[in-house]
Amino acid sequence: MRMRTSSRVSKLSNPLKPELPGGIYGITSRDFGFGQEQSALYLLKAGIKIIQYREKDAPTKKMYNEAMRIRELCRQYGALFIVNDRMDIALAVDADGVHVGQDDMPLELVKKIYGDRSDRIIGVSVRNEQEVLAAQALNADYLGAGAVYPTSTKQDSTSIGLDMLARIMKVSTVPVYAIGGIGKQHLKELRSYGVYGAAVISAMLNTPDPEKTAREFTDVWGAAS
Ligand code: TZP
Ligand code: MG
Repeated sequence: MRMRTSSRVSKLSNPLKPELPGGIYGITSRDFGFGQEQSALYLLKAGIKIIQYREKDAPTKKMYNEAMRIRELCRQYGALFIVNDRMDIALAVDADGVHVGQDDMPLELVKKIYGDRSDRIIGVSVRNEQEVLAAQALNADYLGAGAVYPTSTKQDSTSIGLDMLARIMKVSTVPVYAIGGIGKQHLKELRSYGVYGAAVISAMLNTPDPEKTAREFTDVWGAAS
């Protein structure tokens, strides 16, 4: 196993940008018997300081309303609020940033649309070194690497495995959050690869007590340093 600390990770280049919270990155879902807003609330109450609103299939008006409410909750709890995929929603609710995958809006366009809003955070999903280098060349603020482990949450995703994660870590110069199939039992291992954080959906939300489970994740992450 590769041993590496995150000391090589450079500070965000733009001092206007808020500092990215390391550790557990919470992603909302409506797949587990409660709504998007409630999922965000569980994660925030557990102390998670970066939340992504992820909604793949809802009317835009509903997304806007949900994102607005979650943005307010994030402000209340002092957490950063990122919108997945939907630049329009991110702008409409004045989110702290947006996260785009390789098939979403290209990073060049995200930057163009943000224009002089250089205080906004842009995250990019990556699966290999080439995608890391391309995202970094355009000054992505952080990377989401994965799926590291097998997951059924993202249907079109095959896992890249720990060897590819190690290769990604070798070329990355910005914070990397591992994502995909992550359970509590993986956090220590992931930290040993030097990741900045771990983004988790089902293992925190698809449980009888998501707030308690999410808190356990943050505790285990903290203890695994
Ligand atoms: N991107 C890569 S894997 C994944 C996303 C959004 C799903 C992560 O969900 P889970 O339930 O934590 O595996
Ligand atoms: Mg996407």
